[in-house]
Amino acid sequence: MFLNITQKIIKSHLVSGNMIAGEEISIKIDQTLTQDSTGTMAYLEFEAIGIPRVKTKRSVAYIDHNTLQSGFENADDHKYIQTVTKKHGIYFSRPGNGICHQVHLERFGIPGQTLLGSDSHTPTGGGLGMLAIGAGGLDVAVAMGGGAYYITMPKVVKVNLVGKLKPWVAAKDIILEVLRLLTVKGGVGKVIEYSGEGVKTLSVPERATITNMGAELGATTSVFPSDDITKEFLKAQGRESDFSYILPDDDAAYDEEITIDLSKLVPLAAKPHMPDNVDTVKNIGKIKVDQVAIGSCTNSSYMDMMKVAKILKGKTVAEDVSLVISPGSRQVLNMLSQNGALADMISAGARILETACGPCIGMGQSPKTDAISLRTFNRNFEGRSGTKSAQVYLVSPETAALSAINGYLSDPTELDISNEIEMPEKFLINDNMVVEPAPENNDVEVVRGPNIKEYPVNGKLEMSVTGKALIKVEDNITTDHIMPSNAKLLPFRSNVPYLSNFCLAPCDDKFPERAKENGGGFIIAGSNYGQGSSREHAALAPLYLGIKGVIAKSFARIHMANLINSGILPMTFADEADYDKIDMMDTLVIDNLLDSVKNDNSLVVKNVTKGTEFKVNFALSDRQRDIMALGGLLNYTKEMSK
Ligand code: MIC
Ligand code: SF4
Repeated sequence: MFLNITQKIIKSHLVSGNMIAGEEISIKIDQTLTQDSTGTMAYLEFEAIGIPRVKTKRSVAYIDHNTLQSGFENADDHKYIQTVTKKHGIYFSRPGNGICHQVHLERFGIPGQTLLGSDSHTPTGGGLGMLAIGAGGLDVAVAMGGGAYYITMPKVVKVNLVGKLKPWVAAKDIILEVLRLLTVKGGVGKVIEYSGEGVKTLSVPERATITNMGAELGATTSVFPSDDITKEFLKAQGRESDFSYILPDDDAAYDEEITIDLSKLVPLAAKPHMPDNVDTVKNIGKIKVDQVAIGSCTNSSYMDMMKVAKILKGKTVAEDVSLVISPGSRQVLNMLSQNGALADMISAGARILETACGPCIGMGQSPKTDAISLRTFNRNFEGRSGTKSAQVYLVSPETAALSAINGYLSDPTELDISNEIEMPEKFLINDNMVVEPAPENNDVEVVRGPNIKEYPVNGKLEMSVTGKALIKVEDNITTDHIMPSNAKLLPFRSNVPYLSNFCLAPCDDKFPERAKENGGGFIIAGSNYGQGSSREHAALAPLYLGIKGVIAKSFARIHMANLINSGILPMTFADEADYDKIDMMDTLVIDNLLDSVKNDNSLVVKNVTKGTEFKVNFALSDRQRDIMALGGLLNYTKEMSK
């Protein structure tokens, strides 16, 4: 049997199931990562499971999302994470050390291993040849406890890269092209595996830019081979011993294949408000720009920053533009400061931010009303910047830097300077901001400040439920709609009761109140409901508001898993036309919920208001049936360990 990379890594980690696309399998997890905004939940859940010491090969907790500390809340969260990780065997990357995915790539990722992270951009690790998957915090907590991770065996799409990029065309343009071709729904149930001669022309951080933004395809993950270029990268990180070749067999089979000729690509941009709304920079034209933000886990590697510095050198940021730059890690920032590139950025007028997520998650730098903002990030959902009327375009660092100088969207292929940057033979290695865990059987005290609240746990599934259709939303609703994240809300990630007051507010700000008044009910949605972040708060806040089920045309992978983990049934319309037949505040009744969840794949929902009924489907494995019946994964995990 000839295997592709995805199948090889799955095979060597398979715990249960058959490797047949569409069937449930479970795999052993070697490494985990968390970040602060999902980490508090993940560690509260880990504590609730009650296992004293992590059982993974390496687990790392990062602080990168909320570093503004505009009140005591974040500092409380950080202290909780720092102490709970020390106690239970998890490495702690202190604030200032960098963005989780960038630091993990540099310092911890190992080719051929599995990585589960409580952040949807965990697939960044695929740039190193890892099978790196984003999940909800509870799944990560279970994996830290040694439990297997359950997924649907994915289909594997081969993206055959041929040729070489033209000067100033970037890895970002490759993934934007893939998004243009496949769309934000195109990766669901699939792993995107990169292959072909063109792979050899891309450095590890460039590959990581591509696998990072594979999250926007809805893919399970994306992966590159681990080859001689990977070996060089790990050597330069002082980690050659972590290297091994991970290559597909010569005759490996794939479920689908697309070819991209790198030499034909031109600079691209994702227009507002979806990452797949892609056009060429040339076609969009020289629109005036108000803000340029360079950074994020997609585009803040050393090479990205060096290209930006090269374009900025000796120039001044255009008068009407605010340029902010956040290097991805302390390693990157330190190297830029030592080789003079940081000075070039500062001289040009760039505002240098901390090595953290920053503006990408709306933590500061919200642009002005109606602003045009160019960002090197991975998401441009409406309102994510903190300014609802802002028009965010996603571009490469090269396009961003030149546009900041010119004051309008500019095509960097018009630059007449060389784009050559040398990959350093040795990166600056200093892990002094990574705190090692305490030895086993320690007496570390876990510090729980007042910001750390209990999280909601569902009760057992009821036999029948009645509730109103409390809200009806369109296609492609993101987790940023369901549980918005911004500088005002991020401090409350450990406080679900407070957060629930803002649940689905970008769609309808009366929803939380209505849900409370009616004692809960149902959410009605279009297709790809819950795309984007891995935040379980998008399931926990509805749970807190009494949501009993979500009926949608289709779901995004991580959010659907988070709903099941919270004991909320994700149902899909058997006939999508039924979506149009429900109105908000119709009363819906499901008579045999528990029996159906235990035994069937569908059930009938009565619309009492309209005197009609319609069929919905749900695809649950036997394990998920048990999880649902018990009211969620936490109850299930406790029950299983009795
Ligand atoms: C994001 O990019 O939306 C985040 C913030 O990193 C999230 C995690 C979160 O909501 O905390 C993600 O992508 O999973
Ligand atoms: Fe942080 Fe943005 Fe990356 Fe999410 S997408 S991990 S917020 S940098």
